[in-house]
Amino acid sequence: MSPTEENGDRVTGIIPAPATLEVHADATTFRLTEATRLVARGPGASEVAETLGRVLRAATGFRLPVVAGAGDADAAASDIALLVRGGPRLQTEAEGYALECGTRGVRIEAAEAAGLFWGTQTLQQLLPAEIRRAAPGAPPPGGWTAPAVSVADAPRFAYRGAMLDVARHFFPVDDVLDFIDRIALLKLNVLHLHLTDDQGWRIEIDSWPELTGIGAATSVGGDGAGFYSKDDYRRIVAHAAERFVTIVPEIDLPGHTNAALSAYPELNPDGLAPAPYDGVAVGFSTLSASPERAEATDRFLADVTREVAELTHGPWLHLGGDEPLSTPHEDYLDLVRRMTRAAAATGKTIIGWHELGASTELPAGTIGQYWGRVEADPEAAALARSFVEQGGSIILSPADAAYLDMTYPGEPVGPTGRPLGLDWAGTTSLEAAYGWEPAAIVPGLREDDLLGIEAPLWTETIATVPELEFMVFPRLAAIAEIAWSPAAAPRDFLDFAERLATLGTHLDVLGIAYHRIAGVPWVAVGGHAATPARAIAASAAAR
Ligand code: TNX
Repeated sequence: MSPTEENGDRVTGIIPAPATLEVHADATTFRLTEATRLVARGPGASEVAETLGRVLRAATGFRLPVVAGAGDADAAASDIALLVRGGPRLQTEAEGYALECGTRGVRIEAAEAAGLFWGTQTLQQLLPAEIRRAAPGAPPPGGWTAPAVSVADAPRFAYRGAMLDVARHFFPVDDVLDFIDRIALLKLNVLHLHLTDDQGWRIEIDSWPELTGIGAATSVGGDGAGFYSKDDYRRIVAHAAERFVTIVPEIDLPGHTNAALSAYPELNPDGLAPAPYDGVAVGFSTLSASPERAEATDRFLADVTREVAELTHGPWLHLGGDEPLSTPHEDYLDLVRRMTRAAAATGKTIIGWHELGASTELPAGTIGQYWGRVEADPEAAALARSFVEQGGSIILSPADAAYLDMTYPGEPVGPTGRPLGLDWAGTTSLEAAYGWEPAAIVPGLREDDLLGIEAPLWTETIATVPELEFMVFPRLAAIAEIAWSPAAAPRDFLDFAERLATLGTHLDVLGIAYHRIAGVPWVAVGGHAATPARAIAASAAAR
């Protein structure tokens, strides 16, 4: 059955499209009321119930207590039952869930708390957009109802990510927390933070304090300083964990290191401190591979990877490795060997941009992030295959489809009137972001070789939250669907666009300054659509 079905006058627009969805057109809808309770059972269920409860309470003003219960027997028709049944499952099945919504209430069941949480995201999308309000007001005209549906769902890929470049422009903790909430509503489960680059070092490292003392002072265009203290970073990790999102920290090495070199010139091949950099060029900085600097370099690699690993709950550390344009190839291979060994010693699994595949000595399981094209890209594909040949897997971020910093066609004016985005990989329409098949990107790989999909947002041209939102939404919804929905599902753009229009009403209530791209039947929500202008004012006031 198509994921979009009419039920009464509400379209069931779930993004990403669930694996299976049945709409019971004749059945009674579910009604959330003053009497509704969240009935939780199983490991982690009450925490998921609390997270859901905070959203529902804020919008409705209802009490919505979380109570322990056995599920079916204890849950009334006005209740939402949240059950974790436990038991061993495959990784993707672990994130799966079943949802029943209708006359007998809502029942979401999952093997693990993560799946339960994704089920609660589906439920929120089934409710009226007003459920996203931060403060209670009058209920929507039809009440707090959700259509009668049965959903059985699980993700295609285990790794479903977005990346935020906080090095070119810094985004304070609260902006990152909001971004986590927004990617989680699309069932993305990874936020990759690009923490270091030529323009700034954004994570505190106790043993090398000038990395942020000196290295965090600028950003592109001289737009200001910023870094995360360790406590800031712990807040980000904790907020993400509550939403079943893993933070992947990236320390970009051995290139993209001007900020580090300006703080510690002993790491620079010429031993001199370069000036801080606020331009947008790439490939001009490198760590030194020289034996006379080896002691400092190896101490730096060991200390930084150790301290970052200590802050990291997830299994992955990203070491960059991209665009080593001023590192001689032999030096690059030497530095990759040393930095991957330092990182592997922390016990984490390494991720690197596909250039890292030039090394044949990668630690076991090292993951490559492909940023070649959807169109045939033999060189990038060969580097990507090298990770698989060495026992690792691949994350796909094709630059001509999944790069959220590529401009939209037609050069639309962004919410702040500034030109936004780059176009070195072309302009990227919503159709292009939606219209690619992961299995067809790197010839020779099997489905099992693909760990997942990630959509990066590089921020050379993006300095504020409304600008970020304009570039990210709605294209991230397309990427999320590719990452989650079954390979066999037909990718029907018109169907997607209709569901996106429904999601748009939710984004409106959240005050997200998304791009109301042509070709989507966007609808207005009565009376309360938070205008991008308001979001811009709020963001400007915060800066
Ligand atoms: C390439 S993609 C880069 C980044 C830039 C980006 C801009 C990759 C691994 N490196 O340094 O920010 O293009 O789109």
